[in-house]
Amino acid sequence: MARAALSLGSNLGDKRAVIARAIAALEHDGVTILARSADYLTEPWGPVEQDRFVNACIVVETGLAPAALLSLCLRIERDLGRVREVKWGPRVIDIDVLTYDDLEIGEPGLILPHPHMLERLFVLVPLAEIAPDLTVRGQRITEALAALPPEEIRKLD
Ligand code: PH2
Ligand code: MG
Ligand code: MG
Repeated sequence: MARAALSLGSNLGDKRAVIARAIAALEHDGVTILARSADYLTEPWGPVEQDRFVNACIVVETGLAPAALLSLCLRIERDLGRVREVKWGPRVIDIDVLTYDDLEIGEPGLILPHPHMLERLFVLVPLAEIAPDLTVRGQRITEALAALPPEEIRKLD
């Protein structure tokens, strides 16, 4: 069994409900949820002007290989109505594999650890809540978080 960290994000439709459905779908399909962060309301990062996101992270245990785990995430995104249009644009649901044990992979479409995870507050804040001791490329999640400029991010009840 491997341990993986995943991030989820939504900024279209009923954002929190979609994230909950995505987590339920993962659990249903051979993935055990070990920890789930709160939902966070986050400012949109990136070049596209768009609505605020709800973001969350989970830590899972799975017998799926990394590529199979990624395929499952992409299938659940599709099942929940994601249509790929604008890069970095609005989305019903985004499920990214952040880490998979200590594995380092650099294939097109599957780079692990996720190449930008240490630069994104909307990933690090929920992740630090459930996996503060996780180390990525020699850096603790909490250290990476402390190095980022502060930004508006709100934990939801
Ligand atoms: N995802 C993006 C682009 N910008 N901003 C926030 N706050 N949260 C996201 O999940 C997000 C984003 C593309 O993956
Ligand atoms: Mg994605
Ligand atoms: Mg993403």
